[in-house]
Amino acid sequence: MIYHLLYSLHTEISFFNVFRYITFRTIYAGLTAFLICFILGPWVIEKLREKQIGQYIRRLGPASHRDKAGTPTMGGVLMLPAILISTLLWVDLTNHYAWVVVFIIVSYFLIGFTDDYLKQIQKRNRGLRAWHKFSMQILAAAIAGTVLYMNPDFSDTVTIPFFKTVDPELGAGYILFAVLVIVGTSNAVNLTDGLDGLAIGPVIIAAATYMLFAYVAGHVRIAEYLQINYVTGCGEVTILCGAIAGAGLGFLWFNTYPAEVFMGDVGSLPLGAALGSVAVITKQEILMIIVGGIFVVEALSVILQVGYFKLSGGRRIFKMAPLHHHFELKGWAEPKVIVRFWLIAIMLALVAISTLKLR
Ligand code: 57M
Repeated sequence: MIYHLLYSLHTEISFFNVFRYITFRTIYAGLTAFLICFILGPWVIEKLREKQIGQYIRRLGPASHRDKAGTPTMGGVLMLPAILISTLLWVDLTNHYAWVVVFIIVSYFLIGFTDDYLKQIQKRNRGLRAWHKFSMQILAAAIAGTVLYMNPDFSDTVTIPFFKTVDPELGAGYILFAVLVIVGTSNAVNLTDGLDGLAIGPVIIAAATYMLFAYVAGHVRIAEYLQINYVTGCGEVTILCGAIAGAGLGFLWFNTYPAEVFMGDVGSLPLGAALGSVAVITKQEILMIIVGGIFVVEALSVILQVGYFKLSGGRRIFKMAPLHHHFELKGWAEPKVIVRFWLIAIMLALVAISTLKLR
């Protein structure tokens, strides 16, 4: 809205030209989202505490987690509205791709909210049934995938990192592929969200990385120079990534060890899905395996652990899955696990960025 209101004045006052620039609006989208979280954080945390939306801690978890009982959760109710408000202020609202990401954020927010609400307010400890939650995630991602596929400007090819000339066309199968990326990323972020700041750190890093990819893919000359898929209009998604990174930083202020609030499913599901949808829109879908490598490894650790547990009649590969629990049980202090995972996420982001040249 700021973009529409102020940029229209550029013919009279040339200063307002600055609102045309994606870089300028990305910076301010990030700052807006950060400030919303930072300023409203204490009030929202207090409200969550008043409503007794405190975390129940499972008995079989690492003993260090017992002290966390009662920490307010559902911090996503702070972060996701901050992203949406900032997006509505700074993005060109006629942009089709921005609305696809907004749709994904809102639908996954509602799924996560329902799940947390049942767990927290109605004290139905397990929340939504797994298959209900999963079908709703698939449905929302399929709607987004179909809208993208129907857009004649949007290509149904898949970019394979490091291979410039290999880009298979999937046809309508692209919708299924988009579902896989969006639902997979959403659930992988959710599984990672088990230590203070562990999920939000790599979310910020991934949003910052995709910020760069969205800018590059939406810029005809840079995209041509780097020989990557040019996606008309996807530059506006840069601003959304800025808002996600900014809100993430604002949330991390309170979620850093020792956390004053957890994000809940209402935070982890929409954040992961938003990143997945950005990966699809920027045509850097497979790259998510590298950018979101921490999420992938955490999810894989669960798949391997559960698979091996069932096949071997109760034996385990890791001391406990997801992987962060394994390191905790090995005796690493919680902040050590968190910061080391962040460091790996930064290294992976650098490798991902290098694919712009290494092809
Ligand atoms: C949610 N939720 C956290 C918080 C957060 C299949 C199985 C592996 C699934 C997995 C699972 O349920 N994962 C998804 C993980 C929980 O955090 C809440 O959930 C929200 C995210 N959805 O925002 O509201 C706990 O995590 C800790 N936490 C922090 N700081 C944060 O900033 O410390 C979260 C955010 C919180 C808090 O303690 O209560 C969670 O871990 O439950 N299940 C598991 O992860 C369980 N693993 C398991 O059972 N492994 C077995 C299987 C696979 C064979 C094994 O390895 O033997 C572990 N979960 C817990 N304790 N709590 C087991 C130990």
